[in-house]
Amino acid sequence: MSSASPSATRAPRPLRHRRSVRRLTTGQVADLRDAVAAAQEIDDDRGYQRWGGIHGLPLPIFCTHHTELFLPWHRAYLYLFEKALQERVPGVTLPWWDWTANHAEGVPAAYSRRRVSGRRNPLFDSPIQPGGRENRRQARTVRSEGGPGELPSPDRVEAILSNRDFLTFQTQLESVHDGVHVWVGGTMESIATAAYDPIFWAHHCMIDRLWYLWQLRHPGVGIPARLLDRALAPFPLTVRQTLDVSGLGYDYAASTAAAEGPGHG
Ligand SMILES: [Cu+2]
Repeated sequence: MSSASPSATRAPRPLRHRRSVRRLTTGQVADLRDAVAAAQEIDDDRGYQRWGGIHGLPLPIFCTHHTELFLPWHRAYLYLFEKALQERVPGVTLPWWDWTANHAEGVPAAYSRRRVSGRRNPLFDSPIQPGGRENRRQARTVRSEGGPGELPSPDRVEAILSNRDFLTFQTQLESVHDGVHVWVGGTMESIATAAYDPIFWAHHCMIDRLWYLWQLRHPGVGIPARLLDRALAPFPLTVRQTLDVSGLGYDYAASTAAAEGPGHG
């Protein structure tokens, strides 16, 4: 034993939990802010501008919306962005925004305060690189939130989760997802620019979590076999490689895996 190298005896890497943004500790929010701020400060391929740009502008636009690869493509996208954040702050994970709960709050407080502790809040907005703008004046992300009654209800999400057919589930979930993009408004309303807004990642983390919950609820069914070996460009992953989140090293916090009711955030 004593001669074994530490790596040879180390237990398998524990799963990193993604959590509800409303349940993050002060320290976890600070870590997330540090990681996003650090990514926003890097200009090269590891930086926030590159990740925001993969989804939309600058061209080519890679994201897959209203196709059969919507959920797998965005799972790969979040996974690799989260890894990039972890290079800045080890152990940090993407939180999800449960937009079925706390409707009166709107965009969660962690993302909606312009400044925190006397500094710019990197979760409130982000610069948009010149090539990522739809018009010249769009130097930073903006929002234009809808009314609290217009966010999806828990009943609507529950009905979607009860679908046994993957493609039907995916189509209905994407429709709710579209509605939240429009609800946030501003930069989030356009596929070309949406991923520059820091709330994009928390919104898509919720979508990814709902797919995970659907997978748990319908263990015998899955994605059509003809899609399993499709590549998810520009990421080095196939559809098959996105199916098991624990294989990707993350999980959704068990205590909050069930849909949160109002007042539990
Ligand atoms: Cu989206």
